[in-house]
Amino acid sequence: MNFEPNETQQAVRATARAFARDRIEPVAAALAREHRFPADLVRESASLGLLGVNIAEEYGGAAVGPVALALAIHEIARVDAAFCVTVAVTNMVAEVIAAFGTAAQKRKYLPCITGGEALCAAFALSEAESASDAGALRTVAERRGDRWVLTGEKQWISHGNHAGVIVVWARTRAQTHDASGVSAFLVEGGMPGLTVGRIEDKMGLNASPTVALQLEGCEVPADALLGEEGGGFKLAMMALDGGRINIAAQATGVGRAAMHASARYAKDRQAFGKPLFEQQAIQWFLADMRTQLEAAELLMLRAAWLKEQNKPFGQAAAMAKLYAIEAANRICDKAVEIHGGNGNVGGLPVERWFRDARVQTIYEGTSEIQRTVIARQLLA
Ligand code: COS
Repeated sequence: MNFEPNETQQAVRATARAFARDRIEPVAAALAREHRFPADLVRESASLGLLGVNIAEEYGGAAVGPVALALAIHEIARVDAAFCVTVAVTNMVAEVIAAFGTAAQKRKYLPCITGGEALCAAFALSEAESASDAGALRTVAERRGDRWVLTGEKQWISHGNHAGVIVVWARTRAQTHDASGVSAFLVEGGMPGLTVGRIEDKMGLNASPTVALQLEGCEVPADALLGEEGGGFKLAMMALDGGRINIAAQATGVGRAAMHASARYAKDRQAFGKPLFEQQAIQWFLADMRTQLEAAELLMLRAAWLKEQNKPFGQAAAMAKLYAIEAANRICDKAVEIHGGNGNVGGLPVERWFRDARVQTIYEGTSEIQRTVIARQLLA
C-alpha cells in the first residue's frame, strides 16, 4: 500500500498550488466581495491543463487521472473554493463528454473546453422542482425533423452564464415522469432560445455565479444528443459519482486552509498571559480538526484511486463527499470559534471559508442523498 502520490501527481499538485498561491490568492477576497467571476484566471487555468486533467491528450487534456485532479482541486480550494467550482464542474462535464460522446462530439467540444475557448462548461440537471429528485425534471425535448427543441427552466447552474458548453438534461419521452424518459443534450452558450435567468444572491462562493437558464424553443441538431435517447439519467448519475470526489477534494482543501489558519492564530494570539494554543480546549479543537481532515483526505483519495483503477467507486465517492463536507463544515465552524470576534468579520479569510463550505452539504447531492446512495449499495 502506497500513500504517496506518484511523480506526475506531485507535479500536478505543485502546478495547482503555485497557480493558486500566485494568481488566485491575491485576488480571492476581492472577487468574493465584488461577486466577480475571474474569466481571465479561468483561461489561465486552462493553459496549465487544469480544465481537462483527466481528458486524453488527443483532445487537449493532461490525461493524468482522477487522483491528480483531486489533488489539483484540493490545492486550489486551500485558497479559493469558488474557483474550484469552475475547475471541478468543467472537468466533470469534459469527462462526461469523453465517456459518452460520439467521436464527432468529442472532437468538437473537448478541445475547446480543455483549451479554454469555451471558458468553462456547465451541468444543467437541476430544476426548481427537481434537484435531489433529479429524475422528476420537467424540461422537455421534442423531436422535430432533424432537430430537438428544448423547452423548460434549469436552476442552480454553476457559471451557466459564462459556459460555452452546457450539458442540458431534458425529458424526451413526454409520457414518463421518472428517470426513464430523460436524455442529455450538448447545448452551446448563447444559442438562440437559451437565456440566462436570475443570478442567485448566495451565502458564499460568490465569485462563482449560480444562475437559472431558460430554454424557450431552443433548437439543437439531432446529433446534439449525448449518449442514448432515454439514457440521460444514468449518464448524470455516473458523472455525479465522479463529481462528488471533486467536491470532497474541495472540502478537504477548505478544511485544511481553515485548520492551518487556526493553528497560526492560536500560536500568535495571547490570552490569559499565554498563547491561545496553550489552552487545552483550543488544542482539542485543533486535534479534532487534524484527525477529521486526515480521515476525509484518505476517503477522498481512495475514491479517486478506485476511479483511476476503473473499479466501482460510486459508494466510495458518496462516503468521501458525505464525510469530507461534514468535516469541513465542522472545521470551519471551529476555526471561526478559535478566531473569536476576528472570525466573525471579513478581514480574515475564515469568515469567507465558513460561508463557502456551507453549500457543499447541498450541491452535487445533499448529505442525505449521499447516505441514500451509500445505504442502497450496502443493501444491494
Ligand atoms: N450509476 C449508474 N446508474 C445509476 C446510478 C449510478 N451512480 N445511480 C442510479 N443509476 C440507475 C439505476 O440503476 C436505475 O437504472 P434502471 O432503471 O436500469 O434500474 C436508474 O438509474 C434509476 O435509478 P434510481 O431508481 O436509483 O433513481 P432514483 O430516482 O431513486 O434516484 C438518487 C436516485 C436519489 C440517488 C438520484 O436521484 C440522485 O443522485 N439525486 C441527487 C442528484 C444530485 O446530486 N443533484 C445535484 C446536481 S448538481 S448541483
